[in-house]
Parts: sequence; structure tokens; C-alpha cells
Amino acid sequence: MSRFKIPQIAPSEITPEYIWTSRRTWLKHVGAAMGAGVLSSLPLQAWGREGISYGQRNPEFGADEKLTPEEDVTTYNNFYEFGTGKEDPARYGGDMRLQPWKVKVDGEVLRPQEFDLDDLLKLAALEERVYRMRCVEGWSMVIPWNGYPLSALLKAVEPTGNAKYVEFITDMQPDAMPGLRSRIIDWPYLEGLRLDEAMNPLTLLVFGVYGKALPVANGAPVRVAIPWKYGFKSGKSIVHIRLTEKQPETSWVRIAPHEYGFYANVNPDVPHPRWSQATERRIGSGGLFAPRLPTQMFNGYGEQVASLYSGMDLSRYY
Ligand SMILES: Nc1nc2c(c(=O)[nH]1)N[C@H]1C(S)=C(S)[C@@H](COP(=O)(O)O)O[C@H]1N2
Ligand SMILES: [Mo]
Repeated sequence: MSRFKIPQIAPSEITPEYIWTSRRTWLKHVGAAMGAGVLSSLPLQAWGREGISYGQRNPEFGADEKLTPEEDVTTYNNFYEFGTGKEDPARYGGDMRLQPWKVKVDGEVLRPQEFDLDDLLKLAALEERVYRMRCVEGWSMVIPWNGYPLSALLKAVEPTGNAKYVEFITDMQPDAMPGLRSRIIDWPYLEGLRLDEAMNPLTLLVFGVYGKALPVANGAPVRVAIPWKYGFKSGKSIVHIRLTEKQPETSWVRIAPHEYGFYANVNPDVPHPRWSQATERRIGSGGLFAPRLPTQMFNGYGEQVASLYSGMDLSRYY
């Protein structure tokens, strides 16, 4: 197939795995000792499918947006499995095991399956889409993701008539994820969508960013991106997708149900109990002195998704 170019040789293939891993461990310690400034010069561990094409930019998505610099996208992250600091995922992600990687898809489906990453990659053609991503903490980025609509995977497993929700469950690697030692979250990280939200063409299954394999910090080797919802809905490093009849008990709702809802649609009119959601700071554009931007309803994707919520009181279903 023409989608797959002749593989280039990744460093992981020419160096035995154990040497590669220990070099990263070494870099990690040196990096920590030298402080934050060294982060940008650290090689980012990605998932090692260097030979594939990540797809052409689809101009229907975000053509007019100025991209957040790649360095900010890959080193300013929330991925609590590696720690709560924004730089922790890039700094401590180097020991994560990314191969082999399997994603089990089961629950209310006629064809439960365990997909190898390579099989998952072949389900649909990858494309690049520029999405605005808005964190519940009040910052945002404009990110070129590489992936295909999650609906392609869901159709392949054939949801039953009982399927109403989809859960996304993140991997747990205690040796490689220092953040698992903290009890902030009842691990594993679990997020979910209503089935119609998951089937919406905007919901993307993501394998790459900026035309390259996802770095660990962004959820290697596979994550979801749901651009009209706060960032915490977009689960990373997914190993299990489960279709259910009942609404999942998602991680942030379990932590603080009065602060974080199951829907978590970006909504400037519904403040978080401790801060406003009316404006946002765009990462990588002028620092703390840059004017904050007005946050848009559904993060600007209302045309595509508002109909999913017609008749719902969005201040109650926040
Ligand atoms: N497994 C897991 N997924 C996660 C998180 C996390 O801590 N663990 N953080 C979420 C939050 S709060 C945000 S804002 C986005 C950030 O995605 P990015 O780092 O790729 O920009 O990831 C989300 N997915
Ligand atoms: Mo977030």
C-alpha cells in the first residue's frame, strides 16, 4: 500500500533495546540535574513507527490557525501518570514501553477484538487535522494531529443496540510512570464519551503530531483528541476501549464531581467553581503579557457538535 513508505531505520532498531533504554535513563538523570532548560535538547521518546506516512493536512480543519510551536506542544503537557508538573511527561517519559502495543476493544460490541498497533493503523487512512485544544485550567494550543476518525474503529467492532457510551482506559506501567505512586487519581486514567459523541467525525484517534509519531508526553502510541471538550476528556496511551450501556465513572468526575462533569464541553458561560472559563491563554504566543483570548462555545466547533446537545441544560450537564 502506498500509505506505507519504505521504512527508515529508527534509532530504536539499530541500537539494542536495552542500550537505547538506558541511554534515555541516563539522559533523563542528566536532564533533571541540569534543570528545565535542557528539555528541548532531549530526544523525545516516540513510539517507533518511523517509516509510515502520517497523512496529508486536511484543509477543512483549522486552515487559518497559527500553530502552537512543536516544542511547546511536546514539552508543556498534562499527563499525571508522569507527575503533575507540565514538564514531567517530557522529562520522565523515557522509560515507557511502547512495543508491543495492543488495544483491546470490547463490551457492548458484536466483534470484540484486540488490535495490534499495526492493525489499528491500517483500519483507515491517516490525515493531519489542526485542532484547537482547550485545557480546563485556562490555556489552549493549536495542534496538528495525525490520525483518523474514531468512528472507523467503532464501526469495525460493531456496537450492539445496548451500547450507549465509550470508555477509554490508559495503560499503567508502574516502573515507567512515577506519577502512579501518587493517589490523586484512582488509576488507571479513565475517560469516556456518549456513543454519538464518539462517532462524531471530529473525534479523532491520534497516532502522531506534527507529522511524526506521538511522543510519550502526548500519549504515545495512541490517544484520542476531542477538540470541543476540555483537554482532560482526551485520554492518552490507550490500551482498552470499552463500550457500555451505563455512563462511565470517569477519573475527573470521581475526583471532584462538583468541579468536573462527564460532558466537559468547552463553555465560556459556565465557570468552573473556582475560576472563570470566559478567556484563555494561548501557549507559545507572547507569554504572560499576551492578551487572553475569548473562549468560544464548544471551543468554536458548535456547527459540528451543538446538535448533539439540543434540549440539554448545559449548566446542569457541565
Ligand atoms: N492518561 C492521561 N490522559 C490525559 C491526561 C492525564 O493526566 N492522563 N491529562 C489530560 C489533560 S488535563 C489534558 S489538558 C490533555 C493534554 O494533552 P497534551 O499534553 O497532548 O496537550 O491530556 C489529557 N489526557
Ligand atoms: Mo487539561
